[in-house]
Amino acid sequence: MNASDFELTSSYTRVGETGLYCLTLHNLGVHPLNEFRLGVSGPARIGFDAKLEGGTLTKRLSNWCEITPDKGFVLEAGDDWIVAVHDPDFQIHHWTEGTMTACLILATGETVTIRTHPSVCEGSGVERLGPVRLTNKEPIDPEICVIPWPNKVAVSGARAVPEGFAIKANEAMGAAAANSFEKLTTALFPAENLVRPSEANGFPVPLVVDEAMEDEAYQVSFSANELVIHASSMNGFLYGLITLGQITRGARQMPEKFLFPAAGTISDAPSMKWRGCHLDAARRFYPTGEIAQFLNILAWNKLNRFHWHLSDDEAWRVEIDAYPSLTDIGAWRGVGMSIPPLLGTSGERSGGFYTKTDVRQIITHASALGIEIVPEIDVPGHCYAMLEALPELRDPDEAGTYYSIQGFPNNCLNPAVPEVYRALERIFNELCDLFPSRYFHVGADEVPQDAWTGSPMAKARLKAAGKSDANALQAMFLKRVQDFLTAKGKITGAWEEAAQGGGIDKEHCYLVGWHSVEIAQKLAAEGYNVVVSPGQAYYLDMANGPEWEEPGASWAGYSSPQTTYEFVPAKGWSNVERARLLGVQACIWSEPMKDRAVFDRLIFPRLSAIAEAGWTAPALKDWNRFSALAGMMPSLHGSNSQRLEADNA
Ligand code: TNX
Repeated sequence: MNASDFELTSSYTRVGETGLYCLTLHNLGVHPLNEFRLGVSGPARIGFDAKLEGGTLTKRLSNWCEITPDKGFVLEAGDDWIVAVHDPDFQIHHWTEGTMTACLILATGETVTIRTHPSVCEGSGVERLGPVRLTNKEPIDPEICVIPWPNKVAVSGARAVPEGFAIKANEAMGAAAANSFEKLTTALFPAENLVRPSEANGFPVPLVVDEAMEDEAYQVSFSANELVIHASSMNGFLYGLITLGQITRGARQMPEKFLFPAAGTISDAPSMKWRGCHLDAARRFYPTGEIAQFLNILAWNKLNRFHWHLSDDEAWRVEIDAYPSLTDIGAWRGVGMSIPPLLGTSGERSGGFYTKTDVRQIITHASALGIEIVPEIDVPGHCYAMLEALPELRDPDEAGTYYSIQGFPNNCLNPAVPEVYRALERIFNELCDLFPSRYFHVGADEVPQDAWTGSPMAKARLKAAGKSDANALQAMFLKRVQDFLTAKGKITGAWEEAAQGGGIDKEHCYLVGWHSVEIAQKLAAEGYNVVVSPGQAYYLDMANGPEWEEPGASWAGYSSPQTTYEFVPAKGWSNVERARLLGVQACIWSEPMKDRAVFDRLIFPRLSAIAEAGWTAPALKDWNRFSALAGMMPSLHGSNSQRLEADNA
C-alpha cells in the first residue's frame, strides 16, 4: 500500500458552545481500501461522549483516537470517507489544535502514516509561521540595539561600527567569559566573526575586574580606542560582551535605525535574580543540538535559569541506570506501542531521550553561559509514561478509572505504595548526582481530584491519617519527597498546586505560579518563594492572537507580544510579597510544536519580552523601543522556515 495514495483533511465549524469537526480521508490512488482503522492525533481529542457519524471511536488515549468505519465499508479509489464529530471535547480555536497525524492501521497490522493537512475553519487563511515581526511607530533614543534594555544608558555620539572585538582578559573569569562569548557568537551568527584578533581589525575590549560590583552587573565604557568592560563575575563579563555584540549587530545590519556610540557608559544589572525559561521536552523531543542552541538564545537574552521538563504523561526523557525501562518504554511513541502517536508524532516509532553523557554536555554548555539548569521530574501527576514503564508502582488492586485533564487514565503515582518512594529515591539520587543545580523541580501539578479513589491502599492510608481527599494524599507524598531532596541539599521546586494541603516546607522550596499572577501573589503573601509565570502572559504555547491562523493553544487566552511585554509581574505587591519574588519565567509547553516554524512563531519575540521583564526596571520599559529592537534577536530555526512535513514524508 502506498502512503501517498491517501491524505487527510479536517475542518472545524463552530456551533454554539461546541462545534462540528469533520475528518475526511481521501483515497487518491487506484485501489479500494477496506478493513482499516484511522488513527489520528492532535491536541484536540474526541470525547468519549462525542457523537460520531461515519465511524465509531474504538480506542482513545488522550489525543490519540482510533476510528473504525462501519462494518463492510470500502473506500473506493477516488472517493472520500467523511467522519463527522459533533461536540468534540473542547472548542478548537487554532489550526494547531486540529488533527496533526493520521495513520491507516490495516487488517494486516501494518501502519501507514499519511499526509495530514493543517485543519481549516470557515474562511481561514494561510497558517502563520516564523517569528512575529514587529515595527516601531516612533524613533528611539538613544539609537542603540540592546535587549533587555540596560538599566543605565549614558552614551553619546556615533562612530564607525567595529568589525569585531579583540577581547583582552588577564584573569580566569574574564577569559572564561571571552571564550563563552566567542563560542556563543559563532553558534548564533556564524558568518559575522564578532570575535577576531587585532590583526583582523578586532577592536580592543579589555575586561577589568571590579570586585565591588554585584554578581551579574557590568559596565561598558565607550571611547575612541577601546571598549572597557568592568564586572565582578563571569556572567557580568559575558553580559557586557553580549551588550556590545548586540549594539554592533544592530548598527551594522540596520544602520538606518541604530548607531554605535562614540563615548559614554552603560552601567547595568538585572532587577531580578531568576530570569528563567522552561521547556517541555516531554511532549516533544528536542535533540541536544537544539537544546544547546536554545541555551545560546537564552544567554543572548541574559536569561539565567533553564527549567528542563524531562518527564510527563507523553514521555520520559532522561536515562536512569536503575530503571532502563523508563527510556526503553517511556521515550518512544508509535502505533501499537505503550505510548501511541500522541500530539502529531508519526505512526512509526519515534522519540528520543537524553543520555547521561548528553546531559553532562548540556550542563557544561549552560554553565559556561551563566545558566543554571533546573531539572523537572513531574510527580505524582503526569506520570502515565513512567507508569507504563514501571507498572509495579501501581496498587495492584486499584479499581476504576480517573482521567487527567489531558485525558490520561490513572496517571498518578500512588502516595500509598511504598515501592513508589523506593523508585523515586533511586531515580532522584541519580539525577541529583547528575544535575549540580541547587534546585530540583518535582512538578506536583494537575492531580485530578478523584485520583486514587479506587485504590484500597490509598484509602487505607487516608483513613489512618484521618483525612479524606487527594490533596491530603498529595501533601503526604510531597512532604516525603521534599524531605528526601532537602537531605540531599536541594531546594524543591514545584508548580503552585504543591501548596494545596500544605505538604511542602516553605523554607526549602520555590513555587511557580501559573494559573494567574494573583495566585503567585497569594502564595508570596503566605510566605512561599515564587517565580511568576502566568498562563495569560508568559505561557508561550498560548497563541499570539485569536485568529485560527495563529498556532498555539488558548485555554489561558491568547497573548500578543505587546500584552506579554506590558505585563508587570509584581504590580501592586506589598513589600512583604515582593521579598518572596524570585523572578519570572517563560514556560514553553510543547503540545502545539509539531512544526519547528510553529515553535519560532510562538517563542519569538515573546521570549525577549519576558527577558526584559526580568532584567529591566519597570519604569524603563518601552514598547515602542522593544518593537524596534526585537527583530534583531535570534530565533531557533530561522525566520524563513517553511512548514516541515518530515513526519508525514
Ligand atoms: C498546563 S502548567 C500544564 C501542562 C500543559 C499546559 C498547556 C502546568 C503546570 N501544567 O501540563 O502542558 O497547561 O498549556
